[in-house]
Amino acid sequence: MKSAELFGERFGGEPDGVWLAPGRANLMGEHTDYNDGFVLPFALRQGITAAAARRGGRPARRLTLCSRQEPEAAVEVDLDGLEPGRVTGWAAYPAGVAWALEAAGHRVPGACIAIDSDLPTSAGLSSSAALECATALALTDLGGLDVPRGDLVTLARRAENEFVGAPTGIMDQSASLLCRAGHVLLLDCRSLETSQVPFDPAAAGAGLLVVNTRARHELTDGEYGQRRAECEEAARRLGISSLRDITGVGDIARLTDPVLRRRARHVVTDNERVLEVVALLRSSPGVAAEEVYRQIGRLLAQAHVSLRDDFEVSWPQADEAVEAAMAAGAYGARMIGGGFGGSVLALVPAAAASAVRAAVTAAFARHGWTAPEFLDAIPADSARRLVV
Ligand code: GAF
Repeated sequence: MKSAELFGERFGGEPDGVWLAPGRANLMGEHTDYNDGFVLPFALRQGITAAAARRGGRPARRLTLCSRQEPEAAVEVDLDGLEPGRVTGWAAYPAGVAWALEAAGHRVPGACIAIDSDLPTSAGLSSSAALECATALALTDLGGLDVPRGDLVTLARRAENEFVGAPTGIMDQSASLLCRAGHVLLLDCRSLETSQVPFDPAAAGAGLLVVNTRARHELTDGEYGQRRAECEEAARRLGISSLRDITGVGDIARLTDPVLRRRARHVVTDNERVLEVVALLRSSPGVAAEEVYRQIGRLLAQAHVSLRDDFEVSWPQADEAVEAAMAAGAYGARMIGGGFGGSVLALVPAAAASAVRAAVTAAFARHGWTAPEFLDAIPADSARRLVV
């Protein structure tokens, strides 16, 4: 990525540093985070870089933001008087981080920041969270602010919820700031306890493929918020604080509204699937690694059906990609992220990798859809300062 070059072109000179925050894919647990449940994401190699330097001249309390992907003039953000609604469009994400840091009592330094990305946008791979997290690291490092990672997760989420206005959970910022290479991150979204679960499909002769279906996904378009409201309503009718507290099928059956019953069933079963995947990965002395991945594939396929039929957040390109991938030999596949567009994650034996890509591409061509984009998904490290 070329954010340091962009910095030179737009601001002149060298940045003080370059910070990278990755996007994420999620192995299991979708729409469970805002229901106090479990998620199991991993960081991607692809992400967002921010090349940044403290402002030398006046006005000192200002951010100047530019992005290679947004070729408009730089956006100027006054740190004094910053509040939700003042900045819109892509710059609201970094501005929101500055706002959240200041609201938490940290003095954000004025800075010039140049952004670059190799993460497809609107592909359900958390480019928004990556932008927030790259900015959060840049601003805290530049300002010498000592903010623990866990607090940065909360602040970046606050930027997205309150400044940008997208009612998301905490998974994406956690993935970008807390994941470790070669692992998936088990996050309990109620206690915020985390644990790193070793995850190395390549050692078992398998790989993960992200299929960007090119159907665009947005978290601010209302459908996501509607699902969240339905879950809250289901919990309210059951007299529990969140769907995490459902203890058995009997609880779900008490919901007389069929839509709310389906939403709750997805959340309960996806939480169970997260824990099953973790048990498979951790356990199974005696179970051949290939069998573990076959079982995880089965759970991925179940999760897709649940997201499609119970939670109703899938879309035609995702259903087609899942079906074509499985028919061509994938162990399993499912849509990931918020839904209504974005990406599919497929777990594929190495021997079937080219057949899966070819089958998905052919299926899209048959429908006359834009060709999909493929990314090898290799569990990578979380956000960090780059040595440049
Ligand atoms: C989006 C949100 F940002 C996450 O918080 C999560 O709810 C996800 O959709 C669905 O699991 O990525």
